[in-house]
Amino acid sequence: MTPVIETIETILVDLPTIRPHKLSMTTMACQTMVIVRMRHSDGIEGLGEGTTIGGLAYGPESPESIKRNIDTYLAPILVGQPSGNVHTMRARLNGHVRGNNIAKSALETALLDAQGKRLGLSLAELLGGARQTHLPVLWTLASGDTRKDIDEALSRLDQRRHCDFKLKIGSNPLDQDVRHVAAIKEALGERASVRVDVNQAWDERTAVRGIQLLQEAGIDLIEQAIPAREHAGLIRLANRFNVPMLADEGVQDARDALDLVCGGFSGAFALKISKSGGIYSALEVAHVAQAAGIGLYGGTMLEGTIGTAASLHAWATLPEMGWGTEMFGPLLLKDDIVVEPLNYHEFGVEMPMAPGLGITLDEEKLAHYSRK
Ligand code: MUC
Ligand code: MG
Repeated sequence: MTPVIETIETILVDLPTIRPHKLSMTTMACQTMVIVRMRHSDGIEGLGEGTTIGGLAYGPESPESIKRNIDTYLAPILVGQPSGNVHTMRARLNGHVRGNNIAKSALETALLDAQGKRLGLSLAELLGGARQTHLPVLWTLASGDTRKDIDEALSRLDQRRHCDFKLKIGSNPLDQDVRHVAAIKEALGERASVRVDVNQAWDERTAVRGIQLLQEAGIDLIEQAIPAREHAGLIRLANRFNVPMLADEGVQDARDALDLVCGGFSGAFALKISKSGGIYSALEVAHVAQAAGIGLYGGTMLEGTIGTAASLHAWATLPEMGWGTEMFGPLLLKDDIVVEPLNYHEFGVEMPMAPGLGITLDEEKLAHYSRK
């Protein structure tokens, strides 16, 4: 008999960060993730994670809305349905629910995890196979203090943990941000690639001034300098400067990717399973990028280990990503809710190999960090 989806449980988990993480729109001291436990009639449990940044500061879904919307609207669409056909379940969700991409991504991950466990295949194998299992991982410097950021970068270089660094800017006056970035680049020199993420904080005029100065300071990549919807502006910036632009919030799905490509964008796309609504939609963005000669970058919504593992399985199926990945979410958290944490070494991370995501929950830790 075909197994069916029996229950879908959502759990809010609050994990403190190792230090304040300062972005243009919020400063995080804690990360909240929505963990999905999807139980099937053959006894298999699929895990998923829906995570965003700073409550509602980053985007239209909050952890609480993700949980409530899954419980009230999305789970009832799936419960009782056959377990094994992920595409049919995605179509059901997309047919009944607009938006809510992070919630959809968490459910899709849980379906894929269950299917992988059922068939004895890792998620990457389920997607056709991994082309690489050790992926490069960047670190984000966002303590808000230049000296602390330099020390943090130097120690991570010495540990061979990370050699690419992304600086979060946009919350301070432009000249202050540029001084901060230039000081870090100067301290790290050729030992590291230094990039910035403005998280939409500038208007186009400010961006033109800022990018000129950052280019002169030797910065390698400029992420989402202007608001997400300003595709035409991002294309103008890409054509104006030698330093490449990375589209993040502005490239949510394949439609955005196509608009940017057709408009003449060059540079790179940040892929994120959360913003796209799951692995398959994120891979669609990657495929548009590949067809257009646009670079690939494996992005994070600062997920914990479950969401990070899901992304790793997806990125592993792609050819080497030109700009690497930022799958460091678990390293920003003081603790974990899984039995075996991800293995970070040699400037990267190993994709877990066991069936499904390859992740087992630590029930005690999960209970400890679950919101009461
Ligand atoms: C983003 O916009 O890229 C990724 C790393 C980080 O610190 O924040 C995120 C989100
Ligand atoms: Mg970004």
